[in-house]
Amino acid sequence: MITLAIAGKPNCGKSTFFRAATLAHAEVANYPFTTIDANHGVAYVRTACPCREMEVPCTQCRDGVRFIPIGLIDVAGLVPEAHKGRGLGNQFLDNLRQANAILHVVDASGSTDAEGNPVDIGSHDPAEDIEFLRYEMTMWVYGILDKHWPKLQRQAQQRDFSLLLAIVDVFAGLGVTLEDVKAAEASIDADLRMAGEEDLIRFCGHLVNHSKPMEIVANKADQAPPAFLDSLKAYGAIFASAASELALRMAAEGEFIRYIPGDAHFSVNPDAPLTAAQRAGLEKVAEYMQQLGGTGVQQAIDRAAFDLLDMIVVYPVEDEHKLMDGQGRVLPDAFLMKRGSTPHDLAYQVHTDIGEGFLYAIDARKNMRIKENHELVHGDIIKIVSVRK
Ligand SMILES: Nc1nc2c(ncn2[C@@H]2O[C@H](COP(=O)(O)OP(=O)(O)O)[C@@H](O)[C@H]2O)c(=O)[nH]1
Ligand SMILES: [Mg+2]
Repeated sequence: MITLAIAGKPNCGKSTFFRAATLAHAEVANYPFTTIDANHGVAYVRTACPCREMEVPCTQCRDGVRFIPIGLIDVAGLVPEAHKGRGLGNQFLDNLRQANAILHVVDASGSTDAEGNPVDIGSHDPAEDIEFLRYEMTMWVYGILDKHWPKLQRQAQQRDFSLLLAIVDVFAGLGVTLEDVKAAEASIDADLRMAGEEDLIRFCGHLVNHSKPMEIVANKADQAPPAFLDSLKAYGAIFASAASELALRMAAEGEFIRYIPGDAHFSVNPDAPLTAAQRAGLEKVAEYMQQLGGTGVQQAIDRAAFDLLDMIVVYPVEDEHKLMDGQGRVLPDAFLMKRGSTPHDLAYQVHTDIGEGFLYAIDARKNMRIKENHELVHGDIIKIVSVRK
């Protein structure tokens, strides 16, 4: 399962985003509401279920909208100089180990200063907060590399010793791969063996970029000055209102409204016993959503999975005609897989035994046999034929 970490300075809305994204009522997803602990939960990526176009009776989605679970971590608030152990710096950095990508939440309303203390709306430029997280992560990684550097260099002078592999080893716990290290080395345009402090810091910056891709979430967009939103947009930020999403999911849970996370609209149930204040609150949310096409929370998660991490969704089935599993469930599973994955990879994801006994696969849409090295595409429905069950 992929995991996203929600990071940022205090009071930008991380916990609100986390609560909203992990609040999935039974109607929305066929998974029990799962909290692993206070800061680890299950959120969902939204995609169009293929049942509609395939015209099969599916019970795994709602109105053709399919949700696939991912892990979400609400990371402790980070303050400048965290890499020196300020604030909850080390706890923060430890949380990042487990994440495939980072949602960097910034307060687009400018109502928190650089340290996360509340200030008047519009008085702190959120663009200033974007670089700091990257910097803290870079310096943290550098701190670790620097500690190991003399030993690594000594070892690198021996023959047949790969400095790059040794670096992978140092950061194994962070999920850094040899590919990440190679890409980072290529980016600095300097021989790592001869690198000085400045080069090493640059190297660490690239290492962070490659191993922990980051998306900027411009939160509190509901009360953000337009100028701030404009400048955040230049950083590719996605606008969001976590507070609005939380209100909608709670209202939907109470059956006051009809809303599927990620929808651009919601509708109020005619007989919902809402107070005038609640109605007014929902109207404000509706206005904001109309401007931005939704609250942005689901969109931020989807973008992280599909764009940042380049995943696709694939549906394994046992019966390629009825699109069912052995128990007669239609389109029972939806797997997030890295783009470029093959039927053989899918077989392994279903079960190690199935992967080991893999013979061939059938593309259920085309009713065609496909090879084990065929590249799967988003929305594929695949039957695996394996000597093992
Ligand atoms: N207007 C507005 N306020 C928000 C939004 N998200 C969070 N807040 C408020 O910002 C404050 C800090 O939120 P919290 O989630 O605890 O921030 P954290 O410290 O980053 O976890 C709370 O008062 C929230 O209600 C939002 O999208 N819009
Ligand atoms: Mg919090």
